[in-house]
Amino acid sequence: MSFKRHVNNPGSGRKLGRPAAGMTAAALLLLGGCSGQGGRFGLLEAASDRAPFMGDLWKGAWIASISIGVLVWGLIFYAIWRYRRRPGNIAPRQTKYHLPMELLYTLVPLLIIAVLFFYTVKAQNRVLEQEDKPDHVINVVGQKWSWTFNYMEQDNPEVKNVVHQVGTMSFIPDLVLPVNKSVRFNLASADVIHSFWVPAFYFKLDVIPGHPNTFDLTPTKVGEFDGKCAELCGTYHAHMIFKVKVVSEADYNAYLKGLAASGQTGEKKAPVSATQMATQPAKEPHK
Ligand SMILES: [Cu+2]
Repeated sequence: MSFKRHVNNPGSGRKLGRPAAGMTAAALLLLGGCSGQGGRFGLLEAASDRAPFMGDLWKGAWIASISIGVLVWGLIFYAIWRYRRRPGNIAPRQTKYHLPMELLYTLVPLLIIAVLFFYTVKAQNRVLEQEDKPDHVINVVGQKWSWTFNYMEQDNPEVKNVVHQVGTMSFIPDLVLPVNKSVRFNLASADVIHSFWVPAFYFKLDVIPGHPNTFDLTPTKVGEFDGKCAELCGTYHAHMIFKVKVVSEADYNAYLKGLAASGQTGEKKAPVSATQMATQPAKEPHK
């Protein structure tokens, strides 16, 4: 008897310990994930002047959600513990039509939504603010299933041309941008709804046929970033991945002069026809 108890007890103890250990591991992972990225709650390192507004909204929303979550879970667990079934217990007093309580749980969620709405509109207005005169203008065409970039540099004394790079199914051009210069993006679609998204810029805007969309931003970090189509647009939607290369203004001008020298001048507007796509040399296949 005593031998049996000795063998069984450690086993049952381990079983009880597992859920607690799992929860602790999950909490540590969550905290590790947050602190590992400098408290950005999963966001990439910011690379545009619009990122702080969106980043602050994201962080604020997380902090508000976690605080409310902890309060609600706390109250739930308190109620479970405080009113747990005990031998000889009778049911606690039941409350109906408690007006102050009903007002509380109607007004508090409304207040939470109002606060989130206020900060969302505030961030959105800052993100969509337009420059009086952007340094550069790029007309972007989204098409099934690639991107075409038109660099409107006719007034740039270095380039003196509108320069384009047309995307095809087998070639998606890189988007080259000058660092610390404001850029206006005019988005047009050749067919269906796409969405222009550069995660490191914390910016995404739909590309809608017949409805030009526009936004301004200034890339603030030299480097290579990923760009994607964020709207399911058909069979090869997943192929619409492009590279964003943020370079110095001198490199930007040199790159565009190179495109102009190879004859890629003039604007390729939506819809980009199959012939236009076919005449483009596929220089560097997209990796
Ligand atoms: Cu798309």
